[in-house]
Amino acid sequence: MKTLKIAIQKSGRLNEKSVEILKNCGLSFENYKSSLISSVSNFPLEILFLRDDDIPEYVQDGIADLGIVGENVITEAGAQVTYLQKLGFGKCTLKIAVPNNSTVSEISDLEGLAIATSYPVILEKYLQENNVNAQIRTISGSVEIGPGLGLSDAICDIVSTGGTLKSNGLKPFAEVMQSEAVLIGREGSEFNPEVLELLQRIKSVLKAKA
Ligand code: PRT
Ligand code: ZN
Repeated sequence: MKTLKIAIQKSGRLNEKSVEILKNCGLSFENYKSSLISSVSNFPLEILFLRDDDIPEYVQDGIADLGIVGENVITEAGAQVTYLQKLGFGKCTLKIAVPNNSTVSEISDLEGLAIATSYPVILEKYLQENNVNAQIRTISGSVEIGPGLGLSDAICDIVSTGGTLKSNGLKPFAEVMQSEAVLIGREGSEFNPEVLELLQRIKSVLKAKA
C-alpha cells in the first residue's frame, strides 16, 4: 500500500484545526512542533508541516498528495489542484478598505489610486473584471499600515473580525473573495482508495459537527 502524504500548515491560524480534524478522523500521530514530518501509525499517511504558501505547489507538483490550505492562498498561487472538501474553518474575506475619511466608496473610485496588498494576482483580476486601472503595491505583511504611511490610498487584505481594519482607521467597502480552509488533491485523487477512505472520514467528522 502506497503511503500518502498530506501537507498542513506548520504554525499559524490553520495549524491547530488541521491537526484536530486529522485526529478526529482517528489518525494517530505525534504533533511534534520541531519535526517537519510525522508518520501516522494506524493509516498509510505521512504529515508534512509546511508554510501555507508552499502547500498548493507541493500538491500540484506531486510532492504531497493532499493538502489543507486557505482558498485565498491557492487562488493567489494559481496552482492546478482539485478541491476535494471545504473544511469549515479559517473562514475570512479578502476586502478592499480605505481610510475612514476617504471619499472612495465604490470600485470605480479606485481608478488611478495605489492599493497595497499581499494578494496581487487576485486583486489584479478583480480590478480587470471591474475595468479599473489602479496601481498595485505588493507588500508581504502589515498591509494595513500602508495608507497611514502614505504608501497607498487603499488596501486589499484578509479580514475576519474587522478589528485590525478598525484599529488602523480603515473601513472596508468591497469584497474581493471569500475563503476557508479546503482539502486539496490532484485531478483524479478521489479515485485513490486511501484518499477516498480519508475523505469519507473527514466528511463524517464534519457531518457530526454540523
Ligand atoms: O507562516 P505561514 O506562511 O504558514 O502563515 P501566514 O502568516 O501566511 O498565514 P496565517 O497563519 O496568518 O493565516 C493562514 C490562513 O488563515 C490565511 O491564508 C487565511 O486563509 C486564513 N485566515 C483566516 C486569516 C485570517 N482569518 C486573518 N484574520 N489569515 C489572516 N488574517 C489576518 C489578516 O491578514 C489581517 O492582518 O488577520 C488580520 C485581520 O484579522 P481581523 O480579525 O482583525 O479582521
Ligand atoms: Zn503564509
